[in-house]
This record gives sequence, C-alpha cells and structure tokens, in this order.
Amino acid sequence: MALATATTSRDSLIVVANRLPVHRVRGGSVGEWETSPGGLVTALYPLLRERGGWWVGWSGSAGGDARVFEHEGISLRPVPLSRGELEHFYEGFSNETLWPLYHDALRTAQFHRDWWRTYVEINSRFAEAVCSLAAPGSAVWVHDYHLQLVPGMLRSSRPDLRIGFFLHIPFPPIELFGRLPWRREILEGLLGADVVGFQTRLMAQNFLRAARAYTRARGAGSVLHFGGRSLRVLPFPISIDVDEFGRIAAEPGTLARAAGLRRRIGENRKIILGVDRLDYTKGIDVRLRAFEEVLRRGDLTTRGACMVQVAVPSRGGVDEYAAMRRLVEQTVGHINGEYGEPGRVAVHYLHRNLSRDDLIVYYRAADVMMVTPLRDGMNLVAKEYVASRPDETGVLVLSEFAGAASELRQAVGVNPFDVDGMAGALVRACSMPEREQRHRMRAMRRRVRAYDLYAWAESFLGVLAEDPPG
Ligand code: ADQ
Repeated sequence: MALATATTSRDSLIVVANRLPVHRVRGGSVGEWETSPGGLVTALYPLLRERGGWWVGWSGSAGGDARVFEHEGISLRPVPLSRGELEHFYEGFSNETLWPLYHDALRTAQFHRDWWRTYVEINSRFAEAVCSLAAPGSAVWVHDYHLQLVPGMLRSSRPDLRIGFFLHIPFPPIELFGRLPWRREILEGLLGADVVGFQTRLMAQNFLRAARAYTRARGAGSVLHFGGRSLRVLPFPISIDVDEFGRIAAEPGTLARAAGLRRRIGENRKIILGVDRLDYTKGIDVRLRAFEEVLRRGDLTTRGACMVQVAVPSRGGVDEYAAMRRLVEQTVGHINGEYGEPGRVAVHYLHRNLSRDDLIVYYRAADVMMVTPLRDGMNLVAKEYVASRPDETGVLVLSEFAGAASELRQAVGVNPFDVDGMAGALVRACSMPEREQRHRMRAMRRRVRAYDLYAWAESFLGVLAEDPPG
C-alpha cells in the first residue's frame, strides 16, 4: 500500500534551485559527478528518493546540455546557461542587484535593464524545464532569490501543480524593496506560489506589506488573496542536521584533533573563531576591528587570546567581493603587524574551504564563536557551533541582524555596527564563567534540537500539501 501511494503524482516532488546538488569530479572522466555538501541536499535527498523526485538546476559550468541523468537515485535535469547569461543573470541581476538590495543595501544595488531581461529569460527556462517533466498535481519547491519569477510562470502554464517557494536570504523592508524598478513583477512572480516561506516572521511581514502595497494582493495575517486564489506566507527558519554535527563533535578523533589544535595555538589562550563565506554581509571586517580595539585597550592580549578566521572563497568574479577580500587581508596583516610576536600571531587567517569534519574540530576548539553579519537570512554557522558543543561550554556572540538571533536568544547579542559594543561583548564572552556558559548553551542546544533541518523540510512540505486557505 505504502509503495503504491508513494508513486502517485501527488506525492512526487520537484526541487528547483539555481544549482544542481552535484558537481563534476575534479580530474574525473567526463560525466562523473559527486554530491555537493550542503544543508539543502542533506535534507531533500532522502525525501526525493522516497517520493520519486527531480532536481532542476544549473550544473555549475557554462554551456553544457539539458540531458537528464540519475545520481544516487535522484533524477537531475540540468538547465544550461551560457557565459554571457551567467554574467547577466547570476553575477549581475542575482548578485549585484538583488543580493545587496535584499541585504539592507549594504552595497549599492545596480539596476540594469539588460540584466533584468536575462533574469526573466532564465527564469522562464527553469519554468519550462519543470513543466516538461512534472506529472499532473506534482509538488514543486522553488528555492531562493535567483528564481523568484518561476512560481508565477508555473502558475500560468501549469495550474495543476502545488507550488512552494522558500527565500534563503532576507526579504527587505518596503522602503528598500520599493527601489527595485521591477518590484511588481518580482512580487507577482512570488504570488504564483501556494506557500511562500521566509527565514523569520519579520521577513514574511516585509513581503506581506510589499505585496499589498505594489500588487492587487489583499488579505490579513498570513493569508493573501491574489488572482482569484489564496496563498500562505509563513516563516520556516532553516536549520542543520543537528544529530550529525553532534555525533561528529563527540567522536574521540574530533576531540583529539581539537586538543591538538589548542596545543598548537597555546593551551591558555582563548580561541575566538569566525567561519564565513567571504561576503561583505558577514561582518568579517567589523569583527576584526572589534578584536583590534580590545587589543589596543589592553583588555585582552595576544598571550591570552587569539582569533582564528576561516573564510571560504566566494563570488571572486564580483568586484565588491574582491575588494572585501583585500580589506580583510589588509586588516589581518595590520593587526598581526601591531600585536603579533614571533611564534604568536594575533589572528590566524585561513582562506579556504574546510571539510565538515575539519570545521567541527574548529568549533570544538573555540572558546568563543563570533557570528557578526551586518544582515543575514539565517546563518547556519551559529547553529553548527551550538550543535557541536555537547559539553555545553563555549560562548556564541551573535549579531542581532542574523535571522538566527530570533531563535538563539541566549547568545551574547551584538550590534555589528557598534565597534565599542562588539569589543565589550568580546571581553565579556572571553571571561564568562563556566556556569553561565552552560546555562546559555543548554537552552540554545534545546532549541536547535527541537527544530532541525528535517523538521524544517517536513513542516514546509506539510503546509504545501494542505488545501489552499479559504
Ligand atoms: P550563506 O550565506 O552561504 O547561506 P550560512 O548560513 O552561514 O550562509 O551557511 C554557510 C555554510 O557554509 C555553513 O554550512 C558553513 O559551515 C559553511 N562554511 C562556511 N565557511 C566554511 C569553510 N571555510 N569551509 C567549509 N564550509 C564553510 C544562505 C543565506 C543564509 C542562510 C543559508 C541557508 O545567506 O542566511 O542561513 O543560505 O538558508
């Protein structure tokens, strides 16, 4: 019985995201693929396998073809993008228009009609790919800011589909969103969905307000009426595979490596850790400035503390990212020049991708975790640190502008624009009594355990399966 129901079209699921969940094996023969690490893949692969599903996305390199293939029991449908399309759609409209605008306009958003035209074209290519393979009544789950027009496009050509959309980044306040010359088109694209999900309640409210202001959508609370239908607009805070992080963190090998790292850095030094994609939204530069301020005042010394910053290379092709990398590297050099000693640097800086196991070794070794984005949809690093502290010690310093702050209330909250406040929080974190650390960490661990990545995916898909609101 269970098998029969699992294969009906109502149960089948199509995930649509900018990237496919695989990448080509380096040095492997043509056609060899490996699963990409990442939360979305972890959460959705088992569901897709069970429900018999598809993943539609770009392969990660320019060109290529649209031939479908199977990988680990999942059917994948690549959407080919040319070099020029990537420049306009991905680097341009997605990462130089939408990304800065949606992150509080931390950088000036660029508005170019050519980029917009390509964005529309590529969104319709994704929508066509979905239409070509969706069985009647399938559920389609579209992800993130690259594909905001896809729900509306699917709605008009395939009204039989159940369409969900989840935005991984913030949805900005109307004062900022209203600058977008194509605000109505984007909103109407999203309104094509049955369920529109955001990381926090505030982001969902921003969307509800913008939709009521710039489109014909009406409604109160979390339900909107638009185009003769109703849809739900709700927060679904994304999470991580909590058990997996906890399991690796508790392995004797992890503990031994964390102890080794501590020995190399200096047994009696507090380790202050930062782990981020090298992005101007993450506040790496302000965190370094706060650390410098603490050293300058003499509240901490390099004998007593050191910072470890791990930064993953990101979007190197976009000017603002290259500039941020230069700034971070200059600041690290400056701090080490001023405060380092032979054999004892103030800031260890690693510009590279680490494996999950290696990352957890750093999480276990760190006394203080600094997560200080200027704006962030959620920030999974904050949750990963909490999940990797089974001994309930360690202090999380968390920006109030990260989505995670609305759940991890026992973190030491900071305003990343306030260098003095950050410096104060850092000193407090480094001297927090173990009793208080445990008290806070225990409460945060309870929260992340109660709602993990699987609960996130299930709750979204659960709401998507419900009948439309009246
Ligand atoms: P990101 O902006 O990429 O995601 P984040 O949530 O912090 O931000 O996730 C980063 C991931 O990369 C984490 O899982 C982390 O472990 C990993 N990572 C970071 N540095 C690494 C390193 N040096 N080596 C290896 N891995 C590293 C977007 C939004 C976020 C939202 C997520 C999920 O911007 O706000 O939380 O999507 O919805």
